Amino acid sequence: MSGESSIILVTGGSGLVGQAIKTLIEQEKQEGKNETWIFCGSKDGDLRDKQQTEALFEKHRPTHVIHLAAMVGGLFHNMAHNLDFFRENMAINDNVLAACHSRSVRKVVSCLSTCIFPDNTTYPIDETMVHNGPPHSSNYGYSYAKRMIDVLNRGYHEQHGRTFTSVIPCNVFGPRDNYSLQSSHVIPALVRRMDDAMRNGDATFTVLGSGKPLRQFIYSLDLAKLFLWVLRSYDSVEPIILSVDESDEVTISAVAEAIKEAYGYQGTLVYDTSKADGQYKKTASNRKLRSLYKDFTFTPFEEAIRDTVKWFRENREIART
Ligand code: NAP
Ligand code: GFB
Repeated sequence: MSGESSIILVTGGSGLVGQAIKTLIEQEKQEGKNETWIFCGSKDGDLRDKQQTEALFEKHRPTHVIHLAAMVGGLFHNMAHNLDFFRENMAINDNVLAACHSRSVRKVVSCLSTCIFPDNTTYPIDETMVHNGPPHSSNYGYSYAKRMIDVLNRGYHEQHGRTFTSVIPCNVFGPRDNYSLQSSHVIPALVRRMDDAMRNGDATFTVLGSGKPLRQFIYSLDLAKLFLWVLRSYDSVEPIILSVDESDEVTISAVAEAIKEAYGYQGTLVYDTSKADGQYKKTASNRKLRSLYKDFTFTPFEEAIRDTVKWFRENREIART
């Protein structure tokens, strides 16, 4: 970003990823940087509503936008609400990008997900494969809405020369996640439920599904660093995958064991195979990232899990449960 002053609006700034970026910005010495950062949640404006979106942009007049706001949830929430995920995210994305265009925002970085790629695919998945076939049936609503961000970015670039780009994170976890029983992703769900089990002295702990599916997980504070790098140094409209290495892929069982270890839980893990597994794998390549940001180091998974469990145990009363 050039030396002139910048106003960076982070939509979805009250969420897991937004709060990680906020933590990083507060740690960075802002001296000498002409940057004003604004982190918004739905209380600052419901971005499904065009007028409220316009009002938010009129109020803040951003020069740059990190667009995170979305209806977000884990496997089971997606399976039960595919229509809502599609309609809400389509509305949010069209309103935000239209406002960015009408206000000549210099750069927008939006957020896709590795779960939106075609389910029937070759591995590892890379950035060229976003539209190569239908997504997994469990989250087609969210997936198609997210893919339309890429379509909008190309359109705004071709017709209006806009620098609207997107990143494609793998599964994200960390402090200040969504720990609700209804809509959470696997790691916050297990973290919250194991805290319950510890408090109740439960002899067994149920992991949903078989535990066999494979996932790549990125710590939210690592993703935040990559978001700042994309904002300041990546200017292609083409999406870029922000994921740990393929070799860092873990089973859901390994995730549950790591959380058990972090809590020191002495009970037995049992698997409820009557519950869905979702996608078996969505192994993504971070080769493009590694070619552009050569020396990036990810926080080791077990360390990030320990930090996440520690945060939740110390902050449960303020966590989104
Ligand atoms: P999150 O914790 O659920 O936060 C979602 C954010 O969006 C919150 O700030 C929320 O505001 C805001 N929001 C939701 N609906 C809104 C609306 N109608 N108007 C205005 N704001 C609204 O989600 P997250 O995990 O940080 O996700 C951030 C981005 O990363 C999303 O685009 C998501 O698709 C993407 N992503 C997440 C993961 C993951 O594993 N978590 C993986 C890949 C990509 P309130 O707090 O006020 O509700
Ligand atoms: O994070 P998650 O809900 O979503 O992980 P996905 C689901 C996997 O974890 C399945 C197992 O294999 C579940 O059987 N699992 C075990 C649990 N226990 C639990 C639990 O208590 N809660 C949950 N939620 N899962 C999502 C997409 O896929 O990935 C979203 O549906 C989003 O759209 C997200 O993009 C990043 O990783 O399967």
